[in-house]
Amino acid sequence: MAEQISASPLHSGADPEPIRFLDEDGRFAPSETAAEYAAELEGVTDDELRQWYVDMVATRTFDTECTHLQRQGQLALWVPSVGQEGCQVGIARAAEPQDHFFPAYREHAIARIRGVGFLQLAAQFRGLTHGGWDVTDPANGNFHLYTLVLGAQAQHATGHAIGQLLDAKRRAGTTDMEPGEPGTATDAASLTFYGDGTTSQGDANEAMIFAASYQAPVVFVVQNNRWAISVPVERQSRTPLYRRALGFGLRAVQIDGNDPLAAYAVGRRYLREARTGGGPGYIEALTYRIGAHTTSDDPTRYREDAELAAWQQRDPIERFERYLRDRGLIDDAFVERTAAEADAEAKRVRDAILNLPAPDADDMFAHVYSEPHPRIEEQRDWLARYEASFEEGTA
Ligand SMILES: Cc1ncc(C[n+]2csc(CCOP(=O)(O)OP(=O)(O)O)c2C)c(N)n1
Ligand SMILES: [Mg+2]
Repeated sequence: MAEQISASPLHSGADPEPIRFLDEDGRFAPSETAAEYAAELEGVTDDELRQWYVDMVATRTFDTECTHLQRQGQLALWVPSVGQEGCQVGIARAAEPQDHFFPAYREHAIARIRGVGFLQLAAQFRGLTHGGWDVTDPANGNFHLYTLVLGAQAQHATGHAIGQLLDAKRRAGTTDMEPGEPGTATDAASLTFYGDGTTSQGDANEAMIFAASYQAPVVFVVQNNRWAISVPVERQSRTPLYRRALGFGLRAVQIDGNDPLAAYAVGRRYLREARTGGGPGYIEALTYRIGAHTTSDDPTRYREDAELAAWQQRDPIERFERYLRDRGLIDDAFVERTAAEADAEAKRVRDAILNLPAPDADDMFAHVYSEPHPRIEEQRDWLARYEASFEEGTA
């Protein structure tokens, strides 16, 4: 029932139904609010729909493997995305190669779809990288670094989108670089992902102001998984989050975040509008964090079992599987093959990660500035002396 997944009990009566195509059991039963987005699904092929299912299963399997690796002491930390795969896959598949993604830290499905791949994610959480992957490498699909400073990525995405806009203006021969009216087509958009708790950060709000002033081609995707560690969304906002965005002058809607069809359809339209001069958009995806916040968290200390159980009933993978089966697009053999391939992919990451070399500690000083800097050199020397102090006879 739509009421049950409303973002805020304080306002459940007044809001339109979240946009969805699948009901909670995965039957094709679009909400009235979905009608105007239905055309976005027309070009999606059967093979693409099957691919989305593979994306979700592969991500969940890898994710579960990483939780095990952390428990075995092989990863420093893991941030599960279980339950949020539907929204992530739908939006990632809606984007074009030239779009840029500015994630938080839980967007594993998107990282894989864009080409960053699971091994690079696991390597970061094993402490084998100084911050992530090489964003300038085209193989990494314009998927920018995971950002643990809540809301910073909203600024990065908005700044990037302003750059995309100004580049387009320059290409069109315009010298007017002032904030402006909608209308400049940019060909590419920027997207940023963050959670319900992050909407309380100044950075996230300031980003919306700049996005609206410049009419920048940015799409904000808020995965409202109902919790910011142990703080429920009701405490963060007395109004549904998408309504805040409307107040900033953005196009904004609320979708069923466990329905990849809704995420794709709305994402596709919002991104196209952003790229064609329609200005910024904001998608509030109602979802749920099935697992712990991170492997350092124990959600049983602050969440009710009944709430978890209710959301497990709306699992995005099960719903989508039911839809694909109803349409005759997949069968038992496909489901089994997908599970086996996902296991094999997770195992490959597991085998590889245990053998990846640690980077040279010295590397962390190498890319701070483009030229040598005395303070950095001082720190580099200090670290070298500190490391040397552990060598025999020098302690
Ligand atoms: C600026 C800042 N403040 C606090 C934290 C600590 N912190 C890490 S995750 C988190 C909760 C974020 O919740 P939400 O935005 O809902 O995202 P979710 O983890 O649920 O996906 C907090 C408070 C941080 N990383 N950065
Ligand atoms: Mg949250």
